[in-house]
Amino acid sequence: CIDCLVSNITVKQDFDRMRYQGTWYAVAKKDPVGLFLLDNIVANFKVEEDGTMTATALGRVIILNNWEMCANMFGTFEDTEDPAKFKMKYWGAAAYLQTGYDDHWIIDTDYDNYAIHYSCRELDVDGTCLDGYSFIFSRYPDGLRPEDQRNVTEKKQDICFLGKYRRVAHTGFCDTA
Ligand code: FEN
Repeated sequence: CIDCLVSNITVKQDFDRMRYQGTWYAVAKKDPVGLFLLDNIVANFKVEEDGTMTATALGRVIILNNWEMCANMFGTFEDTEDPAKFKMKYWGAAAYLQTGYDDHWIIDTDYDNYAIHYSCRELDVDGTCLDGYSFIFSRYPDGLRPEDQRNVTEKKQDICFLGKYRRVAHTGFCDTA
C-alpha cells in the first residue's frame, strides 16, 4: 500500500480461523488515541461450536489513582464478506473498562509463529487512517523469530504504521489474574 489508503490495504488470503485459535503474545503494538492496554498483553482466540470467533485478552492498565490492574477483556467477532476482516465487539470484565466496536483485520499470519493485526477506528477525509491501532502477535512471549522479522517490517510499512510501534513487555504481571 503506497498511498496509505485504508481501502487499499490487503489482508491474509483465505484466512483460516481454526488455525488461528489459541494463545498469541503481543510483542509490539501501535496505540490508538485514548485508553488502551499498556503491556503484558496476551490474547486467546477460539472458534465456538457455531463457528463464531471469540477472544479474550489480558493486559496491564493503570486506572485512577495510579492503580495497576490486569484488564480482562472479551471480544466477539462478526464476519464480513472478507474472511480476514471482522468487526469486533469488545468489553471488559470490570465495569470501568471501556467497551467498543472496532474493525479487526488480520493482515498476515503463518498461524504457527506470527500475526499482524490492524484496526482503523477513524478514516481521515483523504481515505488514510486518522486513528488506529495494531498488534504484532507471536506464538512465543520472547518475540518474533529472526526469519519472520523482515516480513513483519514489510507489513508494518504496508499498513503505514512503520515507526509507530512500541515493544510490549512481558514481565509476568498478568500471569496469575
Ligand atoms: C485484541 C484481540 C483479542 C480480544 C480483544 C482485543 C482488544 C482489546 C482492546 C482493549 C481495550 C482496552 C481498554 C482499556 C481501558 C485486539 C487484543 C478484546 C481493544 C479500552 C482503562 C484505563 C484507565 C482507566 C479506565 C480504563 O479501558 N483502560 O481509568
